[in-house]
Amino acid sequence: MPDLWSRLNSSLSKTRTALIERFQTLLPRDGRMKEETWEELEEILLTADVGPTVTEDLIQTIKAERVSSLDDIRTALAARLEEIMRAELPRVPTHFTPPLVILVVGVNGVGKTTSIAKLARKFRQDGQRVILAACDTFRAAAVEQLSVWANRVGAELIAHQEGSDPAAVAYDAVQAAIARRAGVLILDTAGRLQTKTNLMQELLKIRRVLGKARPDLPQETLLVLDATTGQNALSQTRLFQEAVPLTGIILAKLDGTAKGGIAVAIQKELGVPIKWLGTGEGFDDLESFEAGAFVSALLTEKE
Ligand SMILES: Nc1nc2c(ncn2[C@@H]2O[C@H](COP(=O)(O)OP(=O)(O)O)[C@@H](O)[C@H]2O)c(=O)[nH]1
Ligand SMILES: [Mg+2]
Repeated sequence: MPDLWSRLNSSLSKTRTALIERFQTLLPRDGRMKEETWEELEEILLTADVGPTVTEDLIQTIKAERVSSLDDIRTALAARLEEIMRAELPRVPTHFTPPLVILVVGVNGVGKTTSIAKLARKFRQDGQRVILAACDTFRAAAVEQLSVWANRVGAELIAHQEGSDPAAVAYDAVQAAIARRAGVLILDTAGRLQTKTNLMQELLKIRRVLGKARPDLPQETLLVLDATTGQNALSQTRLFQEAVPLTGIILAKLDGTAKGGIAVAIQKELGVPIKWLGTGEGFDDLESFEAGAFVSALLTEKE
């Protein structure tokens, strides 16, 4: 099994190539940073989607360092990026009474159901009993998709008929999780943003049902974001944050974009820690987020 760095290194290859290839041509032969050089560096960072705030911060930091080579720039960038990205919260809450209940939210198509399968897989490998709840009752296909994943990863499924009340599914699921002494319950939800108020009310109702079953539930509410949507991810986060308190972010589809810098913007601007990175469509393609490994995979070419 390759280590975290090399696995991340290949999912970040598009973003890294976009950064590094352009860095190569950045520095004038005399090694002196000129006004155009700074402007170009700024543009490279913006193109990778780290966002204007972080770009400004990085430029100021590098200026203060008096860099004179590509390596200097890279070192200064890496150090500051790592500072920005170091999350203070643990990945999974370490002190909780089982079951660990994880509510997963996000707009349609970002990768919620797939990410749930990946999480379930991790907990199953850990020997935990895992229950998945199909609270996306809007389409029969959504329930079917979760059911297929549940089978593949060896999790149990709680589902009702298409069109039924998502909160009723949540109720049954949390009762089952407690009665069966499951280690983990993960709830899948719908993400139809065109009915924004309804969606947010639905999520609140699910939360209330969980909290009534036991006041500390859910311990986790994870928002899934699609890395390929760029800066749009920031507004999605703000939207969900208004409705439900988020405890973390799963950043999916990092493998499919040259704009992986969005992870930095999220971490810096939203105050919600990235906890997991989605790096492919398979159930093993989920990496825990670690600032150091992320930054070095972002800026170091594979040997
Ligand atoms: N490349 C890649 N594709 C992903 C990733 N996560 C999800 N997908 C794909 O994105 C599409 C939508 O995923 P799904 O889980 O159904 O999204 P949902 O609507 O939020 O539940 C599917 O085709 C997934 O295979 C990822 O990390 N990388
Ligand atoms: Mg889904």
